[in-house]
Order: sequence, then structure tokens, then C-alpha cells
Amino acid sequence: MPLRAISSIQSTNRHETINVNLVDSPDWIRERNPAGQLPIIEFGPDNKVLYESLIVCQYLDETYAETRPLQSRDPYQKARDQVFVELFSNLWAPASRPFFMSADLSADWLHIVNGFKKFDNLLATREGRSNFYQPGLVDYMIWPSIERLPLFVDIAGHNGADYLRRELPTVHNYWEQMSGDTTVQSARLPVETFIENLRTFGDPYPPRLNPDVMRVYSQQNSPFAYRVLMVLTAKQIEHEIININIWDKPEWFLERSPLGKVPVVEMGPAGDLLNESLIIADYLDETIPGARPLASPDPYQRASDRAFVETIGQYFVGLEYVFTKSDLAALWPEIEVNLAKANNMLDKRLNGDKYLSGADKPGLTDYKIAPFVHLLPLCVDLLGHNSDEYFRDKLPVLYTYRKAIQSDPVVNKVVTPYDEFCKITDEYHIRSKLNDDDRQKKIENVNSLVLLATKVEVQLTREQRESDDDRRGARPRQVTFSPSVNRNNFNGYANNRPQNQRGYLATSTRNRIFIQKSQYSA
Ligand SMILES: N[C@@H](CCC(=O)N[C@@H](CS)C(=O)NCC(=O)O)C(=O)O
Repeated sequence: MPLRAISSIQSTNRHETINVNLVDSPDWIRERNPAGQLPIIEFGPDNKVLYESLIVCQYLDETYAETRPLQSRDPYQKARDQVFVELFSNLWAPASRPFFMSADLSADWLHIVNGFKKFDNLLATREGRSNFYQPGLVDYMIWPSIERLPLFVDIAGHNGADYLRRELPTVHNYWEQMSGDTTVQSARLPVETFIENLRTFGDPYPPRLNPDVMRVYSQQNSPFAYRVLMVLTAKQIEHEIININIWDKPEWFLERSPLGKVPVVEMGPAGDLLNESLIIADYLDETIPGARPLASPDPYQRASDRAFVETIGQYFVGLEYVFTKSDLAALWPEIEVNLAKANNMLDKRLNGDKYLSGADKPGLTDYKIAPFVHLLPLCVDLLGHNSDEYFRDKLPVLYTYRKAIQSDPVVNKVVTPYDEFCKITDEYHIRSKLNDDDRQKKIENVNSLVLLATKVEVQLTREQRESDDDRRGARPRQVTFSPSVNRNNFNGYANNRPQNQRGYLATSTRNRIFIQKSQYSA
């Protein structure tokens, strides 16, 4: 229940929010909370960590008491309030489960009603104690559940507002009063965004804050994305990076990438999209002068360079096999032949130069192949050979060229260091061997959220139809949701955590959707 923590934080206290994809939880979450659950807060110069929403909120209240204390000062009352929240949570969990899990809510309706009635009775035991003009910690702890109640009734096929008024009078009264609270209001989320959140399992689509800044959808370890990032970096073009969890892609990414692959760039006020790394690289160099042109000015040279990239790319097949084939050893003879061909082709094309550009800095063709040359030894190392010796002895041109591109500051800035990449590759292999139970559990988690999203959508369509028919008049949508994301935080995160992110992210290759500060912002 990440929402609790968020809605109880005073808006005057600065915080940033990282949404985590819990369906496919990254290791760095378990490093912070062994149970792998949210919310987790991380704070202070020594990165203190705290989890369990009730404990987190209590801590926040005690630490930031100067603005507005949220708990009773009387220890007995405080303890009783805690017991109340526990009782409440225990009732909410079984009552809400059918909304996530059951395909036929009408069959579960009696069970649901029963749970909601208990809810109402429990809330009645506190009547008179809440000061609605100044809700306290207890209120903010139970509100995220109560806020959803009318919508849940709606999606079960009944009219949520009417049902509350008739059957759950205490909840109804409480809901109306709490809705007027400014903290509750500031944390509201349109129901459409709620649906999107259920389907995306991580951050919702991060709005582009500045349409002049080019956006790159990337993945921290994608050599294809590196091509584009190298061109942008070499030309010093301002950009922002959204890393996508390519193992579990959010829908808003799929809407932007025809094959679901990174890189994709999103540009200009109209959000023009372009995919395919080589095409993007050419386009950027042709249309933006930047710090320096990267391609040859001669059309024939440019065309033959493109052909060179296509052809040598086929000899990097060993690298592709690392990620696509299980029995690398059987493919070793083929890998060796191709590596030798790549070495010879590069030798001819370089003709003694340091870079393919023929200059003292890499050019467009160098940046197109650099990510692959950087990673190429993987297909040697993973077979237990020593790639350094192998390249030096058998592939001397590739060996020297690799050292040359790795000494370029642009390449260095963009790529994950080779050693780190080896660890990631191990993880990748472990990951693809996830046991079937884990996989099944994940699929069930996803399905239950998608089911709920679908139910909410069906309800919205029904509401829309009814209001179109003007049968009941345009009933204002009554239920909105606490956000799981503080919208400002896209900004905050981008500004607060720029340069140290690479190392941090590289330890976890999965699930990160974040904005990296563009390298060349003022
Ligand atoms: N031809 C594409 C290839 C891009 C590509 O394969 N990207 C990988 C990451 S290295 C990807 O997005 N994979 C996700 C998937 O295929 O589902 C290009 O050059 O941009």
C-alpha cells in the first residue's frame, strides 16, 4: 500500500517518488526491504531505509512534527488508534480481494457486502472522534482504502454513491467529509490514470516537461540504444532518457514503439517518433548540426559506410547468440569464423587509421559499431576462454580498435563498463531460467490487476453511456484516487539524481523507468 505514505507526507516537505514494478521486482528493492514490499523510504546523507507503511508514517509524523502533528499526544489514545488501523486493514484485505481476483463479482456480492458492513460498523465505533477539518494519522491510514469503496461498488454493478448512502451510512458520511480535506484533494488521481497505472505496473507515462528536449526511450544495457546516445552525446544535443523495462513493457511504451524495441526517440512539440537505431543516428546527424557533423560529407562514402555497418554487423552474430542461444559451445566454430571475418573487414576499411572516420575522433560509422565492438568479447568470455588474450592473439585489429573506441570520452560516457555487463549477462541467463512457479505467480499478479482495470473501464463506459442517454443526468465522477506518483517528482528525480545513476542502475538491469538528467542541460 504505497499510497498511505504518500498521502500523509506534508506537501511542504520535499520528497521524490520512485514507482516500482512489483510484478517484476528489482533486486535493489529486496536489498532495502527483505519482504520486497512498498512503501520504502530512503533518506538522509547515509541513505537510511524504513518500510512498513504504518511505521513509516508514524516516523514521519514524529520527525516532522513542527508543521502539524497528526497523532494524539496521549500514549493510550495513540496505541488505540494503532489497533484501530490494524483491525481496519484486516477487514479491508478480504473484502477487496474479489475486485482483483474474481471474474464474476455478482457471485461474490454477498461476501463483499458482508465485509463492507463490518467496515461500516468498525468505523462507527470511532464516530465523533475524527475532526474532519483536520484529519489525523488514522484517517490518512484508512483513507486510501475507503476512497476506493464507491468505485468498487460501481464496478460490481451497483451505484456506489447510492449504495453508500443507503447501506453504509458511516462510511458515506466519512467519505464526504474526507473528500473535502486539502491533503486528500492534492493527492487525487483521475480514474483514467488509475486504470493506466494498473496496466503499466510501474510509472505511468512520464509527461514531457519540455517539448524542446528530445526524449530517448532506452534501456541501460542496449547496444542499439547506445548508438543513438553516442550520437547525441558527441553532437552535444540536449536530451532526456527514459529507461524501459524491456522484460515487462508499459503500454505507453508499446504505443510508441511498433516492435516494442528500444531505442525510440520522441521529438518536438508534436512528439514525433522514430525507431530503428541506424535510421535515428543518420536522421540526427543530418538534421541537427550540434557540436560537429559525424558522417562523411560525400554521399558515396556515406552509402558505402552504411553498407559496411550492415555487413560487419552480421559477423557480430556471436554477441547475438549470447542472448538468444542456450548452447553457445556448440556454436563456437561458427562464432570463431565470424569473428575472424569481422577482424578482416575492419582491417581493410580502417586501412591503418585509428577510427573509421579517418580523423582523430570517432565518426558516425564508429558510433554505429562501437557498442557491439565494446561487448563483442562476451561471446568469448562466456565460453570460458580469456577474451583479452584471444582478441590480442587472433583478432589484432578488433583488439586495437576496441581499445581506441573505449578511450573515447563519448563512448565511455554512454556504455555500461564491460565487467559490469558480464555480471548483467549472468543475471540475464538466470532470469530466463526463472522457474515455472515464479512465472505463473507473476502472470497471475498481472492478470488480477488487468482484470480490475478492465472492470473499472467497463464501469466508466457504462457511466458514459448512461450520462449520454441523459437518463440520470451527468453524474459527476465521484471517485478519484490517491496518486502513486507525485507528478512533480519527474522533475525532482531528474534534477536530484543525475550523474551517480549509472552505477546504481547497472547493478539492477531490470525495471527501471526513470528520467536521467540530460547531459547537456544548462
Ligand atoms: N533493429 C533495432 C533493434 C533494437 C533492439 O533489438 N533492441 C532491443 C534492446 S537491445 C529491445 O528493445 N528488445 C526488446 C524486445 O525485443 O522485446 C534497432 O536497431 O533499433
